[in-house]
Amino acid sequence: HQHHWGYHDQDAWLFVFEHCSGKAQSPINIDTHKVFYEPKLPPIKLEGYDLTDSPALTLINNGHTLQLSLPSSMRIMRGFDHVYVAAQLHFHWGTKEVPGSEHTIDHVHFPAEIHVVHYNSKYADLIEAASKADGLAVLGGFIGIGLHDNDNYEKILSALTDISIEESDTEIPGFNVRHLLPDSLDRFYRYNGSLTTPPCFQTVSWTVFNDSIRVSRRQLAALEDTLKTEHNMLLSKNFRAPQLLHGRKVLASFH
Ligand code: SG4
Ligand code: ZN
Repeated sequence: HQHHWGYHDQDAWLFVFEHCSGKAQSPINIDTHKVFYEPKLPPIKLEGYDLTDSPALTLINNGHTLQLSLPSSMRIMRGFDHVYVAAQLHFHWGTKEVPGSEHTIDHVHFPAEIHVVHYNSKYADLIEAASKADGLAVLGGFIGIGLHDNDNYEKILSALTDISIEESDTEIPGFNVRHLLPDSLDRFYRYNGSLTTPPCFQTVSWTVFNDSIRVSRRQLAALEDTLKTEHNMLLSKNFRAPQLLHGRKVLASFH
């Protein structure tokens, strides 16, 4: 079993996991006045995201997050030699009082954030790719509060009560995962960063969408209030503090 780590003592990560003190860490604050418009950024092209007719998917409470396993038939196409295949998606959130996105926009947190983790198809699996410089591509989407229930998110959130205990899992029917992301994928930020958890490998090409996703207040409360971590503690505030840019550039696909 790997070292225990938690969100309450993030400073301790630096002593146990050497990469966590690197100079290209994630998440970051995105300063919208300091991003670089890059018209040549290729658009995000997703393939195989519709899992409506696919086998059931495994949803797990791993003690750090709520995670849905994804088939490698789901992919991001990024140019000729860079195909990234999906491994899993998961979430970061706070509490009713504390918004829990990892990335911030002009220092403002959103209530929650979705991450869809993909790995470079030239590697055998997520584990092998995670430590390689060109190993990972994560899509990040901000989750905010809207007036209506989000039917797509409900496909995941309605199963939460089945996995409230740490290390428990359940199966949910396949659905169109594209619908968990914002309607428009055209407006996004791109930068080079890291895993936002130990071991903090600096191997992630991050895409953070500008347009947010909406779920109802009730749905957000279900995410914030249902899952338990070790010692039956509430699993919440599972977000890392923004990290320094150390000279990195954040590109924007739009202006
Ligand atoms: C979550 O803890 C996931 O459960 C981890 O997935 C993931 O690590 C980690 O977050 C970091 O990912 O998009 N937030 S992040 O940078 O995907 C990896 C697993 O442990 C390697 C499978
Ligand atoms: Zn994440």
